[in-house]
Amino acid sequence: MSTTQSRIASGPFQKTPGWLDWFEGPSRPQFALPAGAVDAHCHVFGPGEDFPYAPQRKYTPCDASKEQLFALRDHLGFARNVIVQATCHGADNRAMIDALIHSDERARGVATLPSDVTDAQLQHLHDVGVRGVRFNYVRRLVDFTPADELMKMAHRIAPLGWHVVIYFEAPDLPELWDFFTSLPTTVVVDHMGRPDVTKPVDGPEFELFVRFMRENPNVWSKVTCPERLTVAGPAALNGQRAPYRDVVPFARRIVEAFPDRVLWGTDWPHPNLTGHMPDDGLLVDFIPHIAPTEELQRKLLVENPIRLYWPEER
Ligand code: 0GY
Repeated sequence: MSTTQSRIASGPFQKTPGWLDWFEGPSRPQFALPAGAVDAHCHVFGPGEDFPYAPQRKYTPCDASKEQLFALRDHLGFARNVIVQATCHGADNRAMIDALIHSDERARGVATLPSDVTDAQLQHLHDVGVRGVRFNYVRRLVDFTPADELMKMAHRIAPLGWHVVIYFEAPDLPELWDFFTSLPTTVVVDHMGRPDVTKPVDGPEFELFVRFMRENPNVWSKVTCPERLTVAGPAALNGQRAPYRDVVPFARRIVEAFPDRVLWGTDWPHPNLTGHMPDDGLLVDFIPHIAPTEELQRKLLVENPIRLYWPEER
């Protein structure tokens, strides 16, 4: 993939100390993605010179441009991207919008919105390809927005056919349950609600997440981010490319129980990782372990994301 641009934060920005750069020169996956596969969770960062990072951000990333994202897409064998607004850009969606506009219609977006967004701005976001709004409940990433403001926002985006993406950590689900279950749209959970994978897959914590999906047919999950959830790490098993094996039972359970409501994405360029930075080729090789049949793979990687982000093609 192209590495012609710097990975260092540009403009007046200094990368947060300890923050790892994204992996240059990822391997080619052994798993061949089905035609039309969508990387349904990835980000662009800056470049800071052109799209300054938000003053209220909790971290400063290294730059990760749209050109670098599209080069990774082609290298791994994806056809399209869903670009999710990252917290380091706050509610300034310009870098994400710029990527959508230059994607040749091969990317759709999820925005973060200020409460005073106008109807005309919402329509503009829709016209450039935004199809969702992200509500973030991860304390280390954002200061919380009051629930009534978010609920108002959800009701404003519903008529556009958008969905709400929610990001939270497993211990917070009981407290957030009532709010989440009263949202009027499709609701997409980032990274399976971040389970603690050292706990049993059929233990009370993950059972609650499964129940959340079972009882609420409008709830979808991204079975993403094994590199964030793992304790075992990316190590191979018996010499095979079988990465992040401690996360496999959790993701596979969700894929098999809710095959029509799951999405997968790389999470490139992997914000806030300090332990290890994944090889994106190896991440793709995680997929057949959580979606073992061709039918599950096609739903996860093609049919479901098309239904949510390019519904006009169905
Ligand atoms: C992710 C995860 C993280 C960060 C963000 O918007 C963000 O800053 O999403 C994280 O630090 O867990 O989905 O990329």
